[in-house]
Formats: sequence, C-alpha cells, structure tokens
Amino acid sequence: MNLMDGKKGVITGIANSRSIAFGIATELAKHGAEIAVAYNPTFEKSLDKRIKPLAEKIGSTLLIPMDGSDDESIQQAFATVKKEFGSIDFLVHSMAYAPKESLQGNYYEVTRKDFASSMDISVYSFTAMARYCSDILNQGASLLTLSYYGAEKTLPNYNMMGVAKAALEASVRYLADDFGSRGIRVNAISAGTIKTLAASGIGDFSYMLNWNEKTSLLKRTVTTEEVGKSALYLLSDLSSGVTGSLHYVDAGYNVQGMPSIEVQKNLKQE
Ligand code: 0WE
Repeated sequence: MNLMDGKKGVITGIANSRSIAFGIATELAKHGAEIAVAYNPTFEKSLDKRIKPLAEKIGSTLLIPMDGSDDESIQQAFATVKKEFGSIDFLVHSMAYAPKESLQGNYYEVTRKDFASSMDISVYSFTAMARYCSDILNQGASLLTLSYYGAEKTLPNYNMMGVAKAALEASVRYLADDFGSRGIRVNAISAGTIKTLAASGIGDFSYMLNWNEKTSLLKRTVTTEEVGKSALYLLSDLSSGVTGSLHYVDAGYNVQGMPSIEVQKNLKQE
C-alpha cells in the first residue's frame, strides 16, 4: 500500500524542474498521489514548453492557473479543483516574491509598497489558499508551506523575505490552530539553501551555497528530492500527530552555534 494512495491534492510553485515544488510533487506522485498543478499565470508562456511536460512526469492532467496575489484567481482555481476532484487531502504552498530592491542593501530602506506586495504574495497567499480550499478539505488533510532560516536569524540580503518568512511561520501556527478541530494539519519545511529559479540572479548566492557546504553538520547542501521526502512524511499519515511545526531539511545547519574549527583554519589559509 502506497503512502499517498487515494489522496488527491494541489501543488503550487512549480516553475521548472529545479523547483522545490517539483521535488515534492515527484515524491508524492511516486507514492500514489493524484496531483493538480496550480501554475502562476505569469508563466503562461512557458506552460506548453515547461510546465506541461513536468505535469506529465508526475502523471498530472489537471493544470490550473492560480495567481497567489489575486483572491478571485485562487477562488476560481479551487472551484475547478472541486469540480474535478470533489475534495482534497493536501495542499503545497511553494511561492514567494519580494521586489529585487528589497533583497539588497539596508532592510530599513524597503518601501511601504514593496513591503506590502512581498507580504501579500509570500505570506497572505497561503492564508488565502487555506481560506478558499477550506470547504473542500477532507478530514485528516495536510497543508504545507516552505520557509527558510532567514525567518529566524539575519542572513546577508535576505532582508524583506526574512520578515515575510517570519510572518509565514506564524501563519502556520494560527492556521494549525484554526483547522486542528477538523483533524486538518498545517506545517512548514525550512529548507536549506538550494539553487532554484527563485535564487538565480541573486548576487553572492554561490557564496551562500559554498558556506552551507562547508559549515552544515552534514557538510553538504540539500536537494529538492530530500525536501520532497520530508514533505511526503508531512503530507501523509506518517505524521498524523504533527501540526503547527517547522521541520528543518537543512543538513543540520540551524542547530549550530559556531562552524567547525577546520572551516576557520581553511578560511585563514585562503
Ligand atoms: O526564499 C527564497 C527566495 C525568495 C525570493 C527570491 C527572489 C529573487 C528575485 C523572493 N523574491 C525574489 N525576487 C526577485 O526579484 N530563498 C530562500 C532563496 C534565496 O533568496 C535570497 C537568498 C536566498 C538563499 C535573496 C537574498 C539573499 C539570499
């Protein structure tokens, strides 16, 4: 018996094959899940070329446009899901956006407009999705979002996204409270640094990857497949007693107070 047999759900945030959402979708499909792919209509142009082949790989025939910053679009998307699936057992929220200027320089120079739009797309979108899929969630359903260590500690340039992820993690706890009485669970994965489309074009990103390789407890970065395997746990019955939690898939980076002496010796030599 497969872990996800008979379970149906929606995955957002697949932009290409390197997306964390695609790593999660692949793992869920492997274990028998039936998946609706909710794609960002901004990527409409790459729908046929990029997204459809990926949907095919995970055996999904249901592709639905969903703009995370637009209530009507989210509502419409879940209406389609209701028509096709009836009800759902899981939801994966894997989207974030902050304007480029808010991910560099001083955090305090962020504009009110950029702050609002970042919180809207990166935080409210998850709450809005929970809101509009509430009536089609089965008892025992599981909701999942993606966070990052920058929510808890400052990291170079993560700035506005750090503040947004902190709010997203707080949302997880309040949503878990809301849905708990229905046996519906809400959790987040704090993924380590991974080279995805969302990370491309960020200056110094390769330094961050390198730092994680050198200093994480496992002395390497993590893969989208590894995030997928942990997502499988959180979205399946294996984690039936887990809700409101932040689950780290970061090669142990977050537990460390100081990197190993070896790292410092090597840095001295360079
Ligand atoms: O959460 C993220 C990425 C989120 C993100 C990335 C971008 C880049 C392009 C949100 N909005 C934008 N807007 C853009 O214009 N990560 C965990 C990856 C990431 O993003 C960073 C990082 C890391 C790591 C941004 C600055 C510094 C480090």
